[in-house]
Amino acid sequence: MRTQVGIVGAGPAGLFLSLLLHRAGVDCVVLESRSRDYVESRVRAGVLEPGTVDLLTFAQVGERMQRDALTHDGFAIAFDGRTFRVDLKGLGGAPVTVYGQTEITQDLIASRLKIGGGLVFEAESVEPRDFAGDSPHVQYVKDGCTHEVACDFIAGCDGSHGVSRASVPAGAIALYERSLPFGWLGLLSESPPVDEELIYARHERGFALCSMRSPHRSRYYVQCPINDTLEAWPDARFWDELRRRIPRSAAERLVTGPTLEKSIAPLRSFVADPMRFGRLFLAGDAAHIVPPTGAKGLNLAVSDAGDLAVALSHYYRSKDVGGLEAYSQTALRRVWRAVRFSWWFTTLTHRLDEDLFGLKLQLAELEYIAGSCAAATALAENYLGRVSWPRGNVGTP
Ligand code: RFL
Ligand code: PHB
Repeated sequence: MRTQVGIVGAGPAGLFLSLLLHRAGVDCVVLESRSRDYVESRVRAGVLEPGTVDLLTFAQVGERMQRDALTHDGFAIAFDGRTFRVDLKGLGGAPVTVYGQTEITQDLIASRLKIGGGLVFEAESVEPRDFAGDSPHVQYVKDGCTHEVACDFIAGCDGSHGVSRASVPAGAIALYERSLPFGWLGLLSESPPVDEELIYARHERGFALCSMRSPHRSRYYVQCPINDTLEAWPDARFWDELRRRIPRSAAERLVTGPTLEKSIAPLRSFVADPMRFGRLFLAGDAAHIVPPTGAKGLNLAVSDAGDLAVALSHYYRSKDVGGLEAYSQTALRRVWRAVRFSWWFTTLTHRLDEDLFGLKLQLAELEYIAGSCAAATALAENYLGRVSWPRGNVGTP
């Protein structure tokens, strides 16, 4: 089989890239190692930046999102017995959209299947090959038969444990990484959310987050030691721990319900630089991971796919490789901005095993944000992914 772009991975990055390329008249095939059912039921992100909503709408996958998504003008931060609200709309000029990654993935798959492009689930032993030269191809096994997709370019959109980045010769891509010694235990519950907006709670027992997927479905997280197992967290312990960490008024309102999903996610920051080797381009979690606190991972994946689609379609229109040459540098600038914010927001709100001095600094910084319009604006614009540059500022990109 021959195509123009071979895409490895049918997560948000790979699927979204395939739709944008289709709109630009570029042919592509998506190879996914898991089943459609598995990919469509994975519970992950929930908060979309305005730019992500615009991109999804542009790609004509926004119909259900426009109808069912929740719009949040702000969120709350609780610490030390107090709660303050970050007014995203007032300070940053826009709301965020609360819509599950599960739903986005379903919408993207439905669009991809509707337009009829190649999308192969349960592709085993996927191997990107010969991308250092001019004739790359991707090999895979399906139903016991080996297939080969010859292409001009390969897009590695296969997440942090995928095969694409691992296929690049050792040392050709630098890896920058920092891990945290704790994770997030997440629980999706068939019960109404505890509040209309999200609550990020910093508590001496550890961080907690109250989020949601719909007026009837809540998503909660508590910080836990990285080596904890799900067996150690029966539902009753989870609800008990959550109640202790969130503001008392919220704890009193909390309604529990049947658990639909429960999982533990590690927290780490990781960046691959450059996001390209020869004719292989990396996008999304294959190139970078951020702790989920800043709600940036999915947004970065969608933006990478947008940038890569622009560069590839420009190449096919004009045979000019300028956009492809610039892809990594352009994306990494945006990525590092999100890495910085996610790290900062995580270390601001989580229990770190630091000395009392570190704890006091954390509280002082929260107090500063609660009382300073400038500090709260900085938080709002980073959360929204809309950093504004004063006109004429030296170094403006
Ligand atoms: P994905 O979603 O991991 O998709 C990669 C796909 O590649 C497939 N694959 C392979 N296919 C073929 N051959 C191979 N060898 C393959 N190896 C893997 C996989 O099966 C999969 O289908 O990466 P992508 O597309 O880059 O998307 C990234 C996002 O999924 C991720 O960044 C977000 O979920 C992160 N995230 C959040 N991001 C946000 O923007 N807002 C949030 O509110 C938010 N909350 C979260 C999160 C991530 C979390 N976890 C679980 C780490 C909350 C949590 C708890
Ligand atoms: C989620 O709803 O899954 C969620 C919301 C906000 C975050 C991270 C995850 O910062």
